Amino acid sequence: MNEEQRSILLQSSSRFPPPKGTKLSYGTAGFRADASILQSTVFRIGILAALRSLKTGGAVIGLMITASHNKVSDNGIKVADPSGGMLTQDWEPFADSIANAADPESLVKLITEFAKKENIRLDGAKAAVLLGRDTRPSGESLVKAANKGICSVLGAVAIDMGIVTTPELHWMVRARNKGLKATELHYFDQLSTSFRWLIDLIPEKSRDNHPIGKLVVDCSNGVGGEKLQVLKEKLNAFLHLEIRNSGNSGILNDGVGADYVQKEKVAPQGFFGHSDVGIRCASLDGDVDRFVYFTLTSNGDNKINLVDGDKILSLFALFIKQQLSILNEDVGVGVVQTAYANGASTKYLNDVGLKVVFTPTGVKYLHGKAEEYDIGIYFEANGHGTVLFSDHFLSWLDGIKNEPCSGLEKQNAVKRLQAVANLMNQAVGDALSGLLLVEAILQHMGWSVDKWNELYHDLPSRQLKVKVADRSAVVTTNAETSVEKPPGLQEAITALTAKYPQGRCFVRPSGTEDVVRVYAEAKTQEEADELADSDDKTEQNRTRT
Ligand code: G16
Repeated sequence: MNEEQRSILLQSSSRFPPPKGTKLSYGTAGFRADASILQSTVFRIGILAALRSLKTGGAVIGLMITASHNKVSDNGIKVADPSGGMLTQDWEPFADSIANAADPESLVKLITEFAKKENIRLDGAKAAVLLGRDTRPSGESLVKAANKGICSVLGAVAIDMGIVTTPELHWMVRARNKGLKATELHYFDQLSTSFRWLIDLIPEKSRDNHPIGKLVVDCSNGVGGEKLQVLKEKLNAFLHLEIRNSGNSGILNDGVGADYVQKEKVAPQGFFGHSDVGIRCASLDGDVDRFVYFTLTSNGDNKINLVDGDKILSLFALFIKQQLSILNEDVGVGVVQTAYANGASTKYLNDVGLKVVFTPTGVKYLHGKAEEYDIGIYFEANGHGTVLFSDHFLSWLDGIKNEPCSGLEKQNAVKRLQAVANLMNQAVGDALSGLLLVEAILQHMGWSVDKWNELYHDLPSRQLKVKVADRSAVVTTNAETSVEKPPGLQEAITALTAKYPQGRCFVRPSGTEDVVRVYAEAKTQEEADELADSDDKTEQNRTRT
């Protein structure tokens, strides 16, 4: 590192001292904490992003300022690699170490050593980082901090995309690095055009039968409200959308949003028993990378029939399988789930002949696994996921599309698969593209949301958050289904679970909130609740939140 670079880094980092007495760690999807202590972390990750760009020959990197489903006073940072996917896991330890460097001198020392190890020359070569943020009030000043970090690396530039959804930013990074047009306008064009292809390809017989009526979407009082409005205007003739909790009033993620609806299994604020009963509803999360569907039950309260990520995955898998069976070709389809997947969903997927594999929680794990297949479909039960198509498979599809002997039915199946590949975000889970695919498939199948929900019946389950003294004391293995530390905890869970027919239970430290998560499944709801809430699952003091 030359003197000029060293002195810029020393000077700029002295303006962003790290918070005292707090150790930050790169979690499930980057750093998250109370926004008031994040200035220095975001500044430093700005430097990391510029280094990552240099390391990848000047490719564009993405930095998204968001804490997604967390409360509005939190914020965080997600990093997109040149492919549009999450930051390579090899760099997470470096992110951890620079986030916690005590002073400018130690920070610059860490950067110098890392640059040397990674063979990154800090000599003013071009580097570029796209910046985005959600609607949190703290976002603007954190973007400035990130900008300062990026610009502290000689030759690096920051391009501020303003308020965007997380998947939009990941999509832009991927598109730019492929040399494609990558503005917000292009993003919405791609989504709406491919949705319309799918609608145009609906067979005549389903057209008379398609589920009519509106889709009401809870936008979590976040960035989704403004962005879904764009799609609503573009797709007015094909989709009747009603937008609620758009963020004009109401607090982000407070009694609203996909995380709340999926975990609590209740309707979000703004959805009322009698008037909304039976209507097809969906809920987006705070940065629009997750979504779930639901209908209100007829009880006149806020109870819902939840259609979660597992069922979204099943619907997508079924549709894709249907198209592949028309093509009558052996295509490698893989389905990726986590331990949170309801046991009934995995059984259903196995029963329809799909290969299911498991990874730990976090799109960074699921995405990587799904990339191993011709078509990889991944979803977490919380509604985070997408469908990936390999380049090899897409070229094959392109090749057979115009084969004269293939017949109309085959040609249409090819076109549908191509439209799905175009619609579904290939960089990361995207609630907007996912929502459009659900709507297109329901219309194609002529299914109501209830019919979709009947694909299989979920085993009763319960999720809890438990506050413990130190969540890092819980260490898991086997895709988070088993506890390694503290000693004795797994034995206690196993003994408890054995008391419940069809019981299944695991605990894991959250990587986005300061809690340990507990998941339990059993034959009845009462038993699942009891198993999740039994006292001796953690040895530390706990409070249910
Ligand atoms: C992030 C990750 C998801 C993960 C979720 C919860 O979502 O991208 O893959 O399921 O956190 O993680 P944890 O249980 O470790 O807190 P988001 O939408 O919050 O960015």
